[in-house]
Amino acid sequence: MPETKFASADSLRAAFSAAMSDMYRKEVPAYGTLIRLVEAVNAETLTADPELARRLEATDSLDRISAERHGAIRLGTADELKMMRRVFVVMGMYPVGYYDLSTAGVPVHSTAFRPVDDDHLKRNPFRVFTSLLRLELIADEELRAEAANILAARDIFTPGAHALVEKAERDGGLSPADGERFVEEVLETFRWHDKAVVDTAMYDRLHAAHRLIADIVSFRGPHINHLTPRTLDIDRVQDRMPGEGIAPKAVVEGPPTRRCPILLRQTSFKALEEPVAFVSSDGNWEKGSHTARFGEIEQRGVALTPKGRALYDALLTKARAKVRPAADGSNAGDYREALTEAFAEFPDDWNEIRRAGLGYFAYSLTEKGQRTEVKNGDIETAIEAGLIQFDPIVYEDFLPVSAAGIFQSNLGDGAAQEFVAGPNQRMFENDLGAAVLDEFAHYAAIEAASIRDCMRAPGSTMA
Ligand code: OOG
Ligand code: NI
Repeated sequence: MPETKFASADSLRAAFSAAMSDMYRKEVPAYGTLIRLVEAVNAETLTADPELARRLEATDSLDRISAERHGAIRLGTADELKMMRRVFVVMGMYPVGYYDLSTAGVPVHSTAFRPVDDDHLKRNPFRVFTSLLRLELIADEELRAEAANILAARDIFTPGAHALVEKAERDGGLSPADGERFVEEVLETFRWHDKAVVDTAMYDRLHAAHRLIADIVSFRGPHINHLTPRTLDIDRVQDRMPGEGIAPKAVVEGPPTRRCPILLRQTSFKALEEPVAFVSSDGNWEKGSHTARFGEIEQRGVALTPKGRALYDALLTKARAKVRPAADGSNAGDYREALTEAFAEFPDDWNEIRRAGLGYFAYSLTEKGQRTEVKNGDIETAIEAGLIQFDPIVYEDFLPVSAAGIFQSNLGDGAAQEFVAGPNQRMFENDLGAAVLDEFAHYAAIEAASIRDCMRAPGSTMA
């Protein structure tokens, strides 16, 4: 079959993310409220800042500005993770980055499946933060074995999803009709199940080991636990959530509000307690509840170099040593202040950030640069002469401390625990069946390619 007959991976990803959004809005009405708030704030921000509107029009599609940027799931076994990777590949999503959450008291490690290249991100940016349970971190050996047995008994993918992934791999793609079926079948894996596969006693034991373990092991599949649209003003959405009847988490994760945004800022409304039914020996279902699902928002800034990231990490640590944000929000103002104070050390000017080697930038010839024959200059001279311009490269990945904050505030207060295990990327990649892409190397390559393009431009003799 000629390749043109296949649905593109980008179109499958776009259809998948739209289907997920629909499903989640129906399943979690509060999420629909959040989306409407985000749309309103984005519209207000654009009206108030026509320059921003113009810039976004040039680089993004304004009509999709509030569309989901990411979602998250938590998997139970290596086999699930391996199969999930194959599913995502069909939609042009590849594992980028390794995040160890165990040091932050969450017994998982994670990657993000995402489109890698800029043009694919532009066509549809949807990514899925995907965590794998680290059963070896359950101290109780008996419980660990029981949990492993429960997980071994389930297949989180439909037979149709298996068949279509195999077909896509065999043929090198899916026809548009198969693509449609593929999205429908795969959606099933992300659906909420209000009937658990365990009884109350088992749920309680899993829950006592860690709430997250109960969430992962007790159900038929890894329900999508949140979706995350992009906001143009995260502080304003955070402030306005209570007025819409949704309870925000205590603080916005990540860097403070700045003129030059760096990395990623995120916040969410707190996970909802939802009715579920547990298996019961008399054949009836036993009523109970489970808390897992929430809605999140994100605002992204420039990708930082290892040097910039080290500075970010140090300043964040400094702020958090001073004020540790309490889950009930009682010291949220103090935390914001400590954060702002600590980050005064991080330059807040694009050129300073660039010259200090803290962030990644894409270089291009200005109009003048395209007209002028650039001779004997270096990049800095050409920038000063107005021949070359630079734009921040947007950070498309995640932050472990922020992710831990998102996990924690949605696991209920006081759920923090210590685990004596460090990162184990080797084991994760083994379970995944592939290596994850190194995010720093990726951003560095984008920057280097942009510099090469400038130097190769006609008339340029820059070095
Ligand atoms: C994932 C939490 C991490 C983010 O945006 O950092 C995350 C989860 O709760 O499963 O989604
Ligand atoms: Ni998230």
